[in-house]
Amino acid sequence: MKTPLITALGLALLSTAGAHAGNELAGHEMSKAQHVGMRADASYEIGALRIEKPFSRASLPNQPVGGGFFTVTNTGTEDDRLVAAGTSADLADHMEIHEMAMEGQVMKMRALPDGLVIPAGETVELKPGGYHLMLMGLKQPLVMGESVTISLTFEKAGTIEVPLAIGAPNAKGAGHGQMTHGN
Ligand SMILES: [Cu+2]
Repeated sequence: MKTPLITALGLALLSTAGAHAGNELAGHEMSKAQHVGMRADASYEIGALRIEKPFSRASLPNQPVGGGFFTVTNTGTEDDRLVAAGTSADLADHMEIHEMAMEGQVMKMRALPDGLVIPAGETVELKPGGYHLMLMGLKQPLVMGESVTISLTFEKAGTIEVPLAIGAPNAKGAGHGQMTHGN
């Protein structure tokens, strides 16, 4: 089944609040997202994988790179692996899969040449400050409120295209595209 299945998870969004209990902002952000009726509930399925809330952040002038973030759940019994990501040549030169890691006292990002394992039965979150996708050689600005399409290739599940909803430059999750932050 390679066809992306797009489901509206309006009610399920409420239940995911529990899964994010470790994130003190989750409840606050979700209520805001629901308030403005955003795409925070976007969900895409391929094989045993469920990809939720893919988003990016608006770029600042002359910003050379952009981020890509989402949550992926492996509902299957075999590990899978995100091995590549891509987008159109007029948006970015190429995409990489990155992690943040301490090098001495400094937090740095680095590419994961072997990709990112999505263990069976587990959820992996790509988020600011953690694992993320990087649009390298950005050729046009990422505009808040718009979206860009990227492809994700998994070793077992295959390739799926998903839109990244572009939020504010400091967005911590999907659904912030039309919000103004006071901080
Ligand atoms: Cu990066």
